Amino acid sequence: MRLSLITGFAAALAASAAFVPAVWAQEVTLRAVSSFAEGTEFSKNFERFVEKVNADGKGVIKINYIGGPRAVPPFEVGNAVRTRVVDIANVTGAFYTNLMPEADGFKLNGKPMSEQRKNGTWEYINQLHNQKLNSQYLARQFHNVPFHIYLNKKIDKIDFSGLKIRVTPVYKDVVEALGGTPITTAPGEVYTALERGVADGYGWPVTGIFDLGWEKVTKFRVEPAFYSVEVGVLVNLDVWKGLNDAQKKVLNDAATWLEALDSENDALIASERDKQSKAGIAPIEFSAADAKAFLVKANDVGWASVIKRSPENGAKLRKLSGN
Ligand code: 173
Repeated sequence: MRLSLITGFAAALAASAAFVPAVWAQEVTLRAVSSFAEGTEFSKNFERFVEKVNADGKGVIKINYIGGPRAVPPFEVGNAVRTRVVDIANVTGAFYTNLMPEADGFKLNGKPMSEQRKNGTWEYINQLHNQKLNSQYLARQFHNVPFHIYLNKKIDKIDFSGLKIRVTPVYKDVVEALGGTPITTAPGEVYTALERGVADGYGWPVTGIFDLGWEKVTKFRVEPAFYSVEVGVLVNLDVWKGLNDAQKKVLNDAATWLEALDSENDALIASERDKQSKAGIAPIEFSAADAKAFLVKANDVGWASVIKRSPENGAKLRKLSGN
């Protein structure tokens, strides 16, 4: 079913010229997808980026936004960019760790992108994308948005023993380290897993749980927040190399603009936390010492897992992160 969907999608793309080299046409059109549902928290800034490119790039470059996971399943989006099934995508590294284990380490660097671009981090991550994902790492969003574990059962110490928790690679190691049973699912399956009691909780950023109605099936939010969201904009590398300077400039300028939208996140986080408490989602809080120990453990198990899978690159990413 999944496979036939992707195959059908690829065939549809091939049938209509997906990419016209710049030498043949004034305006190039890129086909875009998002690994998150259309209009939801982690797609919406990318959708603003698409609008900006289409406004600023008139006659030069255009993005045709196909949409979210109905077009390409979330865990397939990285590979779809690599193989040029799509030209450009909004996707978190957590969804393509099968192709790039180092991508699991992006969550461990919460420095502003202005700094990551200055100190060589972006360049290094871009090299990894060039090599392993045949793509250009155009932008990184949400560096200042952390994650939480949400639960439907109350705990009185930071211990997930006996709990089944929905994860992606972002949370898997920390959930295991604290005794929980991780269950990996795409975001689209979270609601049903909670409703049916297949999962007792889930990992997700502090923002966005209202988008898919999860407040109806969520009782608690474990404090403290940890890690940093990473959602990248990837452009297929052959497509990128085929663009002329004017076309690249429109994309790069829009990428800088997109990264700067992170300045909106602090206010957004405050209002989401407020909205969660009004919806009856109660924080579970621990002592300052326990909270600190949890953060140290989360950081340690996160890096250990990346470095185990990719010793050299993982160590380099850790050094660049300062964590
Ligand atoms: O929980 C997830 O699906 C996940 O890994 C993620 C990553 C970035 C933003 C939102 C969710």
